Amino acid sequence: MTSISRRDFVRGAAAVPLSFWLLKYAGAQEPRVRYDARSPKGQEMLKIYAGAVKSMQALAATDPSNWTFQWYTHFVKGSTTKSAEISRIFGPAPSPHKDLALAMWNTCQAHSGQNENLFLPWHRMFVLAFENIVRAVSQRNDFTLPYWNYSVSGPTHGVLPDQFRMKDDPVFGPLYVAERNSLANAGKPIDQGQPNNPLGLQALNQPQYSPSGALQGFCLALDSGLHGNVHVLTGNTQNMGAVPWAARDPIFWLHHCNIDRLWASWNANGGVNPKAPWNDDTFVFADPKGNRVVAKVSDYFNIRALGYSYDRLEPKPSRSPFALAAASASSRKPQRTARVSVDGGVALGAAPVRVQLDTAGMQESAPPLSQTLQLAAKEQRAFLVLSKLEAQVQPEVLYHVYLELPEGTTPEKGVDYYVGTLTFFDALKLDHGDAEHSAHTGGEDKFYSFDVTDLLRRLRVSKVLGERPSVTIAPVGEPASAAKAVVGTIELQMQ
Ligand SMILES: [Cu+2]
Repeated sequence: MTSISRRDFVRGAAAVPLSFWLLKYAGAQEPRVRYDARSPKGQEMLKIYAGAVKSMQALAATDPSNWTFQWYTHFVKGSTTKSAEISRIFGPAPSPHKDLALAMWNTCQAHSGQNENLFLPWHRMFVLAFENIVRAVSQRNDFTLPYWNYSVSGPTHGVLPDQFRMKDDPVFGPLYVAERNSLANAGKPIDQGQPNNPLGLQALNQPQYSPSGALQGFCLALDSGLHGNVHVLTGNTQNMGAVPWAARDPIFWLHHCNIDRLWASWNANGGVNPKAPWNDDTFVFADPKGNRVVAKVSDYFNIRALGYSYDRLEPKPSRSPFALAAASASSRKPQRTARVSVDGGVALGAAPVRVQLDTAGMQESAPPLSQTLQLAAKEQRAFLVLSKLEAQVQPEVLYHVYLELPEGTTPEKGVDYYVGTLTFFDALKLDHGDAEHSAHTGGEDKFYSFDVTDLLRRLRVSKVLGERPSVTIAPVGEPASAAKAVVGTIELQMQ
């Protein structure tokens, strides 16, 4: 292993058991390949996986390899709390595995206000530690976790792999979960009936990792876009659709394996992981023997060094105007140009909501919108930025955002006015149970940002762009009535 100096190794050895280093690095010559779940190798792996899920569910609840112990590492189920579950499972006496549960549970990043940059590395650590456990439980050292490629075009686009829908099957039954949306468990594309393409790979266009002004950056764009869309479209709020239940479903791990593959793809296409203080953040996981493993973020930036690879990475998307312009925009500061002024934010319900962007109350000298757009420097891009999303419960639907959608146009017909897609997957406030686990802060608030430069240009040419353009937010399907979803701010920014 070349990237770890002996000194690091010795220093790390105090906290990290040797067995984990060997598991992690011994295979570094020949990376273990993770396969598409639909490939012949992937299907072989699913057989091993199904057996391991069953075995893990049958382990003692105090065992770190137990299914629920692993699920709770992401987040404890929403019907109770971490401390209640720890007392129920471990009782009052101290034990090493109780300490592990205290250190591990509710540590998912960054679904509830922590540093958003940690979303990708934390889930990579989580999936890798889990994969090691499956290998040990199944006694199949050749096991690798397959990935679910929902974005692929063709007949399997958005379709849950068959093995996850075979309720009474003697082999694959353990992969079935009832609490999914009906399309998922019926073997239909989870995005059926959705306008636009909520399973697209647009995030790969982001030139940099972290947010910069109105640009989301790769990590946030992938998290709040494709990643959240798949959660909401796959499961209900007792399952993939809500953070505290999500890792209960065996498909969770294949979803995050794919998200990990997209990160590896972005890196392979030239995307650079930043050097930042959060590179030194550490998180606790368990090895297959139930030993404590301390994982440091910067050790998880390179999959080759971690000893694995994928059978296929995604190529760089064709050079979109966004990708080209965004690279230069990232060095500029955003200019707020217009906004929606609604006290308390824009409340969403079962019907589409239409509001207007206005320059009123912006800077004293702010020119009318049409002038701003005309005067904008050639290389500037316009972004519709939506932030401060909140909901009481996850609405269980996606919301699509439009500019100047003509009154009476159904959103399905609104493709010419389409801006982007929102979810409220992590808009709920979660209590991680103690200060330490809420402590990985340092990020900014999450936000959505969509490049609307070309859309505005088209609307202007076809003379439908008003001085106070309308923004329409429309749910696809019936949102949960208790959701009370709110978009706190909507702004048009030039950058
Ligand atoms: Cu997730």
